[in-house]
Amino acid sequence: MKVLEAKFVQGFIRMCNDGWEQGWHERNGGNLTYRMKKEEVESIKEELRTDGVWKEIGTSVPKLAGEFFLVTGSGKYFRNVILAPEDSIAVVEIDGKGECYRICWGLVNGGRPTSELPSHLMNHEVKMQATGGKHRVIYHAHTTNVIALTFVLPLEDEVFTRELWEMATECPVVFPDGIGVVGWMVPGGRDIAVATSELMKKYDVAIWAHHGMFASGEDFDLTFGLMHTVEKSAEILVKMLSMRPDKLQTITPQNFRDLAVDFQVTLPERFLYEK
Ligand code: 2HA
Ligand code: ZN
Repeated sequence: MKVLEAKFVQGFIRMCNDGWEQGWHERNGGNLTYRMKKEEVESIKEELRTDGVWKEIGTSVPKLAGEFFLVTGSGKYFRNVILAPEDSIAVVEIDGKGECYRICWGLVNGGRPTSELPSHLMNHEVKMQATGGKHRVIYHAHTTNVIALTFVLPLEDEVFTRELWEMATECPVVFPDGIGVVGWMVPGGRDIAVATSELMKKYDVAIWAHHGMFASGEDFDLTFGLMHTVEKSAEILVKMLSMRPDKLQTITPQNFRDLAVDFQVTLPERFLYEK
């Protein structure tokens, strides 16, 4: 099968375009990676090159040895993915040690995988382990309202989780484990990758202060939906704070406990503190 005809590739392209349409991907902002299934690799084998040069990832991901990923390209624009996928995205293979990658398809006009490859791969490694292989998608987006909140809320997991849970009843059901927050760091390198992947052991979402968000999920729908839900909740919080700084009424800790019973989720008590 041709790479561009494969269902997972079409799903990847659609997700890039959905993110663009949300306004989360100005210029070359954001990146998306997908850990391919064995049968998906097999299905497009005829188009995969095996003469690519091995290049260093910039970190070590031994548990991802031999895995194939579909990734957005460094410096590429999400708005162009749907028009020229073979120029904007790539299939990469990880070597036997988890230290190098090579390009097997795509980026036909040159280029490298996303500048955030170290963070993506370290997150993939952590989430693959934590979910018994279920999670396959890591998504980074420059979500406007979440970024705005990182200037006015304390950069604490408990505060972001609780405030965003309160803004929409579905939130504690969609991200019951909560949200992690990383203070401002230089993007693109190993340090921010380590900090983010540490949070991903506990959470499916991590916020990068003054930059954006990372989300992890099983498939494109769940991962996009998670990003969308968190950002929508942040939008409500921004609107609420713009109208008045305090709440007249809200969802209470006891309301959350009741919800947890009916929806069969576990909501850690550390997020249900008294204010
Ligand atoms: O430009 O979003 O974090 C891609 C990015 C870097
Ligand atoms: Zn970014």
